[in-house]
Amino acid sequence: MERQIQQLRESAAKLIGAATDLKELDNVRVKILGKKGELTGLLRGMSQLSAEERPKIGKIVNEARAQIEQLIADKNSELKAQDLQNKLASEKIDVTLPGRKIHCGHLHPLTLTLNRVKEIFINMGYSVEEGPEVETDYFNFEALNLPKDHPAREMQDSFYITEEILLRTQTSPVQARTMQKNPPNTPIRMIAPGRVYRRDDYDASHAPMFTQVEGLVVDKGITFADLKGTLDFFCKQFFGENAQIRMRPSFFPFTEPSTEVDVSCPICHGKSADCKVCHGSGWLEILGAGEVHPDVLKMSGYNPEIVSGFAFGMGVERICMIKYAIDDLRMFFENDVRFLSQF
Ligand code: 2NM
Repeated sequence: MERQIQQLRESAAKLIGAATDLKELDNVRVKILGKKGELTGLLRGMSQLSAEERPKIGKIVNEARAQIEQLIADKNSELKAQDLQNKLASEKIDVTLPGRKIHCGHLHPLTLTLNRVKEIFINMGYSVEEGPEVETDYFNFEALNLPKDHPAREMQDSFYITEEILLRTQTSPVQARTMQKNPPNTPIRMIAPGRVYRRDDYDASHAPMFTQVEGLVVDKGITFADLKGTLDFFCKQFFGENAQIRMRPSFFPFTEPSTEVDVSCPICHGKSADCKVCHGSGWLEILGAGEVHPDVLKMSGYNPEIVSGFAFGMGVERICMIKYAIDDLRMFFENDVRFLSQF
């Protein structure tokens, strides 16, 4: 019996030593210590022993059991530690590897330009007003001193939806709406940005839809000098400190006197005869403007004997093209990422 126990000890130690994972170790435990295990079998055989042998052998069996249990417990912690090591090794990350590049989109160049224009005027105390792109003939033309039979209506062929409703050809109807919702002669300092629509060709410098910003200032004592100073300041902010402006007389039905405004070429500063942007002239037309016509003030409930004002309008695509030397208007609408990603 003692020999059997000794053999069992040895074979158990071998099996435990050879176990390579926790499942295998547990199988060994069941095989030896389990209900139908080998050691349990030996214990059962003790009933045949004599009374004086029984305690002696019982002690040896218990020692053997304790020893085997200890071996299993040790092996168990060894395998667990090994498992953890394997897990740590397989999940190891190299924090020195370069990261994956995240491709991030950005705002469209027209949005960036419009945001900058808004920022400049907001800094001067202007409000930003919006209005409908589908307008009435009244707000788009009549309230701006363009009655139905006015020859200047042919200046822009329009997209009519019915006889009285059209896509706005400019954002000035927003100015007329703002004046009409105010109590008479309330001071105004506003810009109206937005899309406008004209029946035009689609080529490098024309599109049937483009983006405009118009401005309107009305108060007591507003003069042409205020207009000039405002536009000069805007151009220096938008194109850079060196920008200069030049005014030429012009005509618009809603302003009198009226002017067209040129900015000095921000690309070559008038120094290059073959400049891609100004073609050597040194100047670029960017704005129409003037003092608000007394009839326009009157039609919207303002009194031209008490207040005066100036107004201006510019194309956002155009000033963006000048600033970044873009030579084709269609670039803004084609959304080629090779173009867009440059901004
Ligand atoms: C321009 C040129 C000149 C203009 C006039 C008005 C209003 F509503 F006050 F009459 N808004 N915008 C104006 C004046 C627009 O665009 C080239």
